[in-house]
This record gives sequence, C-alpha cells and structure tokens, in this order.
Amino acid sequence: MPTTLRDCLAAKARDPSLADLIAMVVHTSAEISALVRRGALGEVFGALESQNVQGEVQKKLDVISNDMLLESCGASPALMAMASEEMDDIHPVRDLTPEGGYLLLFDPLDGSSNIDVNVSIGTIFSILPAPRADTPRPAVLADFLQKGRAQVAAGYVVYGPQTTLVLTLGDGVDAFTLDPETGDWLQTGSGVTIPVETKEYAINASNLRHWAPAVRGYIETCLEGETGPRGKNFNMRWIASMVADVHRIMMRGGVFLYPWDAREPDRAGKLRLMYEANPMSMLVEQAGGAAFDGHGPILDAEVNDLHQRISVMLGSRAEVEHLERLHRDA
Ligand code: P6P
Repeated sequence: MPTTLRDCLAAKARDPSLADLIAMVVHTSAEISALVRRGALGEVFGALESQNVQGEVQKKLDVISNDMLLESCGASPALMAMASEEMDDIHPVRDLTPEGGYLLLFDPLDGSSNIDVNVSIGTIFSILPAPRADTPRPAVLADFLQKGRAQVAAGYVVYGPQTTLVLTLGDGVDAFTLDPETGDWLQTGSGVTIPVETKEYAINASNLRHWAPAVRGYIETCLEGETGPRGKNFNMRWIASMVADVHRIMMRGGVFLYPWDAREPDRAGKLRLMYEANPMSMLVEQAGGAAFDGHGPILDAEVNDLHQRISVMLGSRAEVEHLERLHRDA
C-alpha cells in the first residue's frame, strides 16, 4: 500500500503545524489542478486588464489560484504571513509571537503563458521560519528577506498528464501523485536523486545573442557534440514552464538555464529568487544536484527585495560545476 502524503508528513515534519501548512498548500493545489483541467470549459482562460508587480499581464487563473491559496492557507494556525508573485506587498495573516511560526511564499501558477495552449504549468512554494517576537507584531517585508538556505521546506505541484507534488523538508526529496479517483496523494518517489552527469540542457536558445560569453561558450560547445571539447552529444528541451522543465530534471537529470542576458542589463535574470529559484534550488540540492547564479550557490544569494530576479543554472551536479568553472575562468 503506497504511503500517503499525510503519513510522510507525520514522519518527516518535526513540527505538526508545518505538516498542517504543507497539507493545506497541497490540498489547494489539487483544487487548482481541477480548474486547470477544465480549461476552456471553466471560463478561467484568458487575460485580465491588470498587470502584476512584474509588469506581466495577469491571466485569470493566476489571480484565481493566488486567491485560493490566500484564503485556504490563512487558516493554518502557524502561518504568520504570505507573499506571492502576484502581489506587490506581503500579506500579513496573524501577529508574530515568541513561539515563531512560518512565512509562506509562492508562485501560484508558474508558466501561466502556457495555460491556454494545454502545456504543463504548476504551483511553486517556499516556507521560511517566521521571526520570534517577544511583543506580538504583524510581519513586515524585512522578515521575508532571508537567504534561500533558511528555508524549512520547499515544493512544487506540476499540473501535467499527472498532478505531481515534489517536496523537501530538508531531509531528502519525495514525490507524490494525486489519485484522480480518490483524491489521495500517494507517494510515487522516495529519496529522489538527480543523475550527476547529463547530456540534456534546457534554455531558450532564441536569446543566444544576448547571453554573457561564458553561457554562450557553454551552449556552443554543447552544440559541437562528441567531436567538440565536451566529447558527447547533447539533447535540448525547453517547455518554457519552469516547473515542468525542472520536474524533468528532477526525474531524469539535465541542466536548466535562465541566465542573465543583455536585454535587461541591470536585471540579474528573468526568474524570481524568493518563490521560484530558491524553492527549486533547495529541491535540486536536496536531490544531489547544484544551483548556481553566475557567482555562487543560489541558496546563498543576498536577498534585498521580495521580487528580486536572479540568474538560474541548476540541475545535474557535474554539469553545473562545469558552468561554475566557465564563469570563474571568464
Ligand atoms: P521565456 C514562465 O513565464 C517563466 O516564468 C518560467 O516558468 C519559464 O521557465 C520562463 O518564464 C520562460 O521564459 O522567455 O522562454 O518565455
């Protein structure tokens, strides 16, 4: 009999209120999955007039899934505040206390540009410890500005042919698949590990002319194949949905790159640190991989802003270490 998510959380989460919060996020993801599956039948397609803090047009389902997470997770007693890609400011839930608690950050629907064309998308979440406050006070933005290494849990739910949760509480990575007949989350992966070597990379190759020399040189040597300096042929995949591209890497290895590029020279990268790169990097490191921002480990990146961007190169450890050497020698 497969292990259920609840049993796994009971065994791995030292704090039952952390298990409760994760269970709430995952339960809501199952509800989001049901909306995604209905697609055009559910009148949730299309874009709104509004833009998010990133300046991106918001899809109806972006905002709907964001509001679903706000409403459901707010009931979790240890949750002090939330932050989301879809909200400019933090969302305080209850006052900080001497006992501490948790801060929840999420990208409610990553890859949402793929919603209307039936390509896998997903929810990414990160859980940070809430500061302890001797005198109760609402959480403030500065409470969120913690390095990725401080996360107590991270995960994503990919809405694809299966609805799958990949989760870490800092003690390895487990995978669970939603049984559409019973609504149960059943364990389908335990101690998930990323192969150290790979022959597969994921990058938006149309940006080649904008990349820094180290990245351009890396891709060009991959393209030279077995007759070139890498001595092996590579394959390329790009789904343009981070949660789907990273899931492939978690399951079979590979390296994912969304590096700095010259289109936005003052911006470190396209992807967001707090609720995309940090949770994915925790999962990747816990699975034996590596995650690099062009200077050092993503999980050690300085945090200055809730919505700051970062350059992302993550996946199979040997391939990321090769990229680190190229950047060091550039
Ligand atoms: P591009 C989706 O919008 C996203 O934030 C990530 O999920 C994805 O990896 C990336 O952007 C795709 O970006 O420039 O290839 O469309």
